[in-house]
Amino acid sequence: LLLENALRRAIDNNELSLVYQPQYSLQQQKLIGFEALLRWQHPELGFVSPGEFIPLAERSGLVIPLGEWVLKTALAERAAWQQLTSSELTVAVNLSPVQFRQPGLLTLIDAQLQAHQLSAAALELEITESAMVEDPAQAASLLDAFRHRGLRIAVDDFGTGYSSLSYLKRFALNKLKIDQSFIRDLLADADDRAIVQAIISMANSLELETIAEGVETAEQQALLKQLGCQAIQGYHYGKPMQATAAREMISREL
Ligand code: G
Ligand code: G
Ligand code: MN
Ligand code: NA
Repeated sequence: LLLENALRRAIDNNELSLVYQPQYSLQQQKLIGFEALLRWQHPELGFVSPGEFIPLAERSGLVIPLGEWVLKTALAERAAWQQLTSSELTVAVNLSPVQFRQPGLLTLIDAQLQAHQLSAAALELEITESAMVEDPAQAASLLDAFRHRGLRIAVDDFGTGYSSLSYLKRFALNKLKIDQSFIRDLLADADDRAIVQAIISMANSLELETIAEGVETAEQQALLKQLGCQAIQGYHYGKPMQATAAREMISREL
C-alpha cells in the first residue's frame, strides 16, 4: 500500500520518465524507431523497476493514468523527432492488457495524435498475447479499429504466452517481437534457433514483420539477418537511453 500511494503521486511529483531503446532494420540497415520504456525514480525508494510497479499499477487501476502519461510523453517526443529527420520513425509504446480493455483508449490516442499533428503510422502499440485471449471478440474489433486508423500493432514477448496461434490469423497485427528468451542462446542452442527460424518463416507467410529483442552481440545480429529477421532491438545496437541521447542518435544516424 505504501508503494501504491507513492506511485499514485509519482506523476504529479515528476518522478516518472521515459527512456528510449533504438530499433534497427537489418534490411534497410538503418535506425527505424525507438521503444519507449517507463522509469520511476522515487526520492527515498530510489529506482523502482517496471517489473515491480507495473503489476501493482495494473492491480490498482493506476496503470490507466500512468499509461495516459506514457502515451502523451512518447508522442510529444515523437513530434520533436519530426524536426530532426524526414525519416518515418516509429515510437513504440507498451500497452497493459488493462489499458487495452479501457473504453476510452482509442479516443485518447486519436486526440494525442491530433494534438501533435502526427500520422497514426508514427505510433506502434505493443500488446501481449494475454491482452487478446481474455475477450477475443472485443480484442478483434479494437484491433480492427486500430488498423483502420493506420496504427501499427506489435505482439510483445512473442512465443512466451499461452494463446493459440490462430489469433495471428484472426487479429489485425503488423509485427511479432521475438522474445529475448529465444535470442539469448541463439548461437549455442539448436532448439532456440529452430524456434526463431519457425517464427520468422511463419511471420513471412502471414505477412507479419519480425523484430528480435535482447540482441546483445554481433554474432546474434548476423545470424538473425541470415534467418531473414527484419529488425533487431537490444544492447548490441543500443541500450534504453534518455530522450536527449535518442535525439542525438537520430541526428547522427539519419
Ligand atoms: O525496460 P524494462 O526491461 O525494465 O521493462 C520491464 C517490463 O516493463 C517490460 O515487460 C516492459 O514491457 C514493461 N514496461 C516498460 N514500460 C512500460 C510502459 O510504459 N507500460 C507498460 N504497460 N509496460 C511497460
Ligand atoms: O517486455 P518488453 O520487451 O517490453 O521489455 C523490454 C525489456 O528488455 C526492457 O526492460 C529492456 O530494458 C530489456 N532489454 C532491452 N534490450 C536488452 C538486451 O539486449 N538484453 C537484456 N538482457 N535486456 C534487454
Ligand atoms: Mn515491449
Ligand atoms: Na518483449
